[in-house]
Amino acid sequence: MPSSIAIHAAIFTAGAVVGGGIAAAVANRKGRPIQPLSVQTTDKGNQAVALTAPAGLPVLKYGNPGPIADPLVRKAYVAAYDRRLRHPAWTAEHLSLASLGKSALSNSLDPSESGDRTKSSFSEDLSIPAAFRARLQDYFRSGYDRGHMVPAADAKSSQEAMNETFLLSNIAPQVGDGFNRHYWAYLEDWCRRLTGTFQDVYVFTIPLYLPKLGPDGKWRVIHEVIGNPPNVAVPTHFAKVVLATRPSTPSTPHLSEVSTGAFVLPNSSIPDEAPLESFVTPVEAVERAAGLTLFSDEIKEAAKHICKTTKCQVIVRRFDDARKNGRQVKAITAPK
Ligand SMILES: *[C@@H]1O[C@H](CO)[C@@H](O)[C@H](O)[C@H]1NC(C)=O
Ligand SMILES: CC(=O)N[C@H]1CO[C@H](CO)[C@@H](O)[C@@H]1O
Repeated sequence: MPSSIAIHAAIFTAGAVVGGGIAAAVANRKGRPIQPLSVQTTDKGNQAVALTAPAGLPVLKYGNPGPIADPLVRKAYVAAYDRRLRHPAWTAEHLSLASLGKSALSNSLDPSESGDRTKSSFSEDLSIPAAFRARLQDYFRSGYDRGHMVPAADAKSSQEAMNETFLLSNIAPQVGDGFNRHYWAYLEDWCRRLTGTFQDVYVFTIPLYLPKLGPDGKWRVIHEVIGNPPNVAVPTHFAKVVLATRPSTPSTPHLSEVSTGAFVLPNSSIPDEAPLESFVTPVEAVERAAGLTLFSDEIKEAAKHICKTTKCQVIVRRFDDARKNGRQVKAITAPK
C-alpha cells in the first residue's frame, strides 16, 4: 500500500447542508423575525468528499479507520447512515405544500391513498458496504417493524422518490403496534399538516439510545440487536425535530418567523390519548443525546416554540380498528 494513499474521511457535503448550512441573518431577541432561511440545494449527487490524510500523520500511513457517515442524498431526503448501528444516524427532509401535493392535507393516513407505496418494496442499500449493511433477514421475524425514518408518504413526488424511502438505510427497528403503526404515524402526519400553516417545514428524524437509571443508581443504555448474527441495533427512542418558517407579516414577506420543536418518543406502544406536548424536549437535549448539531445558536435564539405558533396535537386514526368497527376519528387535545 503506498504511503500517500488517499484516505476517505468521514466528511461529506450533504450532511452539513441542512443542519449547519442554514444561513440566516442574526436576530438576538426571542421570537424576532429573521432573514429568510436559505438552504443550499443538494443536487450535486451522492458523492462523498475524499480527503487525503494530511501529510505528516505517519500514524495513519496504512489507513484511516473512519468513522464514515455514508452520505445518502436522495430525491426526497438527505441522511447519514451509522455503520455501527446499521440504521440512519439522522434523516432530513424539506416539506412544503408543493413537495407533498394535495393529498397530504386530506388528513388521511390510509395506506390505500398513498397509492404508489404498494409499488415499492423494502430493499437492502447496496451503496453501503456489505459488512455494514442492514439486511432484510435481520428484520425477518425480529418482532419489529421496518420503521421508515423518512415516511413513504412524504415522498409521493415520484415512484423513484418513494422507492428510496424503502431502502433499509432509511429504516430502523420500531415497535409496530401502538408505535410505528399508530402514534409515530400520527406524529408523521402532524409534520405533514404543518405545511398547511407554514411555508417551509424541515424535519429531522433521529434514532436515540438513552440511558436509564438502574436500581443500583447507575445509568445504562440497554438495547436489543436484531439479526443472526446480531446486526441492526434497536433504538430506545426516536426524535422528530422540526423547524418551520412562514412570513412574519404580510407586509414583510422577506422576513421569516421561525418555529422549532423537538419530540422524543420511546420505542414502545404509546396510548392514543398521550398528548403530543408530553413528548416535547429541548432541541439541545436531542443534540446532546445524539451527538449532533441541528440548529445554529442564532436559530435557537430567534425561534419560537412550535407549540406556541401552532397546535401540537395529533389526529388519531386507527384504520385497522376503524375498518373493523367503523370507529370515528377523534382528536386528542393537549391539556393546558
Ligand atoms: C420501485 O420499486 C419496485 C419494486 O421494488 C420496482 O419494481 C420499480 O421498478 C421501482 N420503480 C422505480 C421508478 O424505481
Ligand atoms: C423494543 C424496545 O427496546 N423498546 C424500548 C423502547 O424504549 C423504551 C424506553 O427506553 C423502553 O421502555 C422499551 O422497552
